[in-house]
Amino acid sequence: MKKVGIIMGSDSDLPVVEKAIKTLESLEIPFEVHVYSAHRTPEQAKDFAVSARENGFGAIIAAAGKAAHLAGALAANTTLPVIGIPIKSSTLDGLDALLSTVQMPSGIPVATVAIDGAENAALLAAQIIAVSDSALAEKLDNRRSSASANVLAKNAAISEQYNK
Ligand code: RP5
Repeated sequence: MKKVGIIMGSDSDLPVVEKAIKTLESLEIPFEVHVYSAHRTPEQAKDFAVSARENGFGAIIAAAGKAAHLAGALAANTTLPVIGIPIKSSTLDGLDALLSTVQMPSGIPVATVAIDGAENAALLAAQIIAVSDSALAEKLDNRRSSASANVLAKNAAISEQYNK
């Protein structure tokens, strides 16, 4: 199975990124986690992206806050799909990172999830890998069925309480 690369701009992003790690683990998808910054270690970030395809990756998740150029900088150096997680790590509550990540110029796409949306980033990476992996696609279907069942159980409990 292709690996997912998880790159974060700083280890201070880890509390959010851990949700993506746990989600990939729960789906038994292989991954690597690295701290590479678009600004502080631009060469290492570029090297990772340039060699990611030949190193067995199928998708890259990039988490960064503030002037968050990491996802775009990685996407500039690979045609693998790059998923950006804008991190809420500044006085601007993540809006700065959201706009920096989502507003890519034509030709270099970044699929941007919500501010701190690490679980969805992992699920989107999983769905990308699952395009050519039917066993993983089945796991994703099962996960959705289980989430639906949870909501229906909550509806039943609320209905029991209020809808006499
Ligand atoms: C960004 O700046 C990082 O992704 C992090 O969200 C933010 C703050 O980094 P630290 O100063 O905590 O290392 O590049």
